[in-house]
Amino acid sequence: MKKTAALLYPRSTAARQAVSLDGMWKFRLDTQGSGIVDGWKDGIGPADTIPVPASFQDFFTDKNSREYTGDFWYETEFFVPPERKGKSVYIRFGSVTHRGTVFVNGAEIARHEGGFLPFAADIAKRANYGGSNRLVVKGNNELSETNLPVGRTTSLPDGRKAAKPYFDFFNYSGIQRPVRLLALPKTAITDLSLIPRLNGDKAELEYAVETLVETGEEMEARLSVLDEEGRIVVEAQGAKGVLAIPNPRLWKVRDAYLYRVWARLYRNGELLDEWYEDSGLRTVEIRGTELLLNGESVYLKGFGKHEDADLIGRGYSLAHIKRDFELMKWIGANSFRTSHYPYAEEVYLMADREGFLVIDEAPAVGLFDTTNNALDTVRGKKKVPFFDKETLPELLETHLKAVQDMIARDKNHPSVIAWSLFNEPEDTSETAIPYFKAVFDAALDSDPQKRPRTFAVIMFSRPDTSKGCQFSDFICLNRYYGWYVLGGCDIDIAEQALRSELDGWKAQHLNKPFMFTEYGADTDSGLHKLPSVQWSQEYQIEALEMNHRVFDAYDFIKGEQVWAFADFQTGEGIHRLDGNKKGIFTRQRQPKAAAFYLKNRRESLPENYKSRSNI
Ligand code: CKX
Repeated sequence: MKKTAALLYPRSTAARQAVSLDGMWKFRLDTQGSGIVDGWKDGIGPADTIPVPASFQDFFTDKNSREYTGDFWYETEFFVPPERKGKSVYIRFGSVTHRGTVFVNGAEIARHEGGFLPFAADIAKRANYGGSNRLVVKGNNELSETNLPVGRTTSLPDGRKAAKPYFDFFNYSGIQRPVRLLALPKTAITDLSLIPRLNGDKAELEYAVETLVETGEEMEARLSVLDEEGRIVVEAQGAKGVLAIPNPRLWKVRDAYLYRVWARLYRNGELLDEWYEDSGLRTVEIRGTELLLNGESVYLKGFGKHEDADLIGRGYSLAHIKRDFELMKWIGANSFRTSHYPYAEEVYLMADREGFLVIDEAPAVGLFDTTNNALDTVRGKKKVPFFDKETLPELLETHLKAVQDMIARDKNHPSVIAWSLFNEPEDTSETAIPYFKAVFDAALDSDPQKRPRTFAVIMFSRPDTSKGCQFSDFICLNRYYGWYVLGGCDIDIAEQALRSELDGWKAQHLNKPFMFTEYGADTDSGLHKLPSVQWSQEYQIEALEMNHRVFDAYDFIKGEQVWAFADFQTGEGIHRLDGNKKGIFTRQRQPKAAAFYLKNRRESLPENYKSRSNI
């Protein structure tokens, strides 16, 4: 996406104002698909009201609203103060899922594809200064094989559309993240890139400030780095440079230290723009089978998560963000993966503050033709390997953009230690290779810090069949031995099968760290059984114990992230009891019995578990 000052995280400073537009908005499902023809851009007519931000699905009491697929419309009014005239004025959306078109006072001013990243609409030419303005947003939640996440949209006999996700989470949608009105200077900072470097006990911060400057303007960029007490530790002039940080305090796992980095833009001594990032001094590197943070080996203990909660669906909720971090601290976790899409920006800010390690995942889930759409194969429809599809070039374009935009948004967070570029793709055909290469190259090119890249490998991709693993800097395995494979009373055989698969990976001599980014068992928080059966609380503990016994026996396994942090909503079906129940916590964020077992294990494993002394 083109860089604009409005895409930077919205912060009010001496030069910028960010005002929340969140609240109760008007809302209308476009069940007849007539919104455009009927001129809803000028006002959506008789409508419901609904909270923004939130997913719309779980407020209503009828199934048609919950399952609705197609266009949906939001409307609100906002005031633009007269003194904003002559400035850049934008409306910034944290996300509109999966796509949105924005109208201000009847004029279309922006379109955006992709439901998990921010975008901004320039309203300067359309705004009514000193008066009220009408903001209308047309959202759409249809799925396709050329958009992310992947799925398809079918037509029901009565003409309604139905979303068919190729992924295992509910197709929540709407204006799910905060909306803000921004007033920005015309001559503005459009980007700041930070690269920390360590050398012995010395630390450097390389920086680059990008600006939007009107032709012929003489500008000066300055940078100030402040410690947590607000004292200036170093200052610099110029748009680029490398700064030595005196007496550096490093950003460490669960022991974060954040420096505030102010970028400022001046003309003849007059301040035109200022903006800051809270940044940490840390390095991330893969060496052999080690993941090194600041040169020290680290073992990932954590979860795959979802943004998912009662009533608000995938809607932004600071309360849930706070509770989730408290639970992760309580249980002794140090990391999580943003399965299966980039999360709200505030999640990363909290991870930066709390010293959590984040594997940041692109919304590239569902690139598989036999799991969630398996019935088509059974019904005899022709099965084409996913990466042989004719639609691939278009999907690749969407995918590259999603990766580039995710990295542009998240590149300065010290908490982000790696990019996950796919979840569980069907990577066993030769045709996957050029696609993977393009996506992995794009991630490397986009990231000033050159973080490690990976993807989560589905259980059908094996040591001798995965074509994607050659591109990963470290290997992430999603494995369900003891659940989908050899579950219940076959768990002893499952253990042997898991060991034998790991022996297979060992024999490949990849010399890379491996992590388990998914393992676990669905568990009903009300079910106890002796001896255990699948779905019981006792069985969840047994399945975890079995996996851990195996992980402990292989020194190249350098991390374990249970699936999942909390129970979450999925579509209905015979495999799901009102959602996926593999949570260690319930959807209401209370512990299942396994949480106490896991806390014990996690607290007993040092952060550098399995570190090799020869590093
Ligand atoms: N992995 C067969 C992706 C997650 C799902 C998880 C599950 C799968 C398993 C792959 O999004 O929720 O079925 O629990």
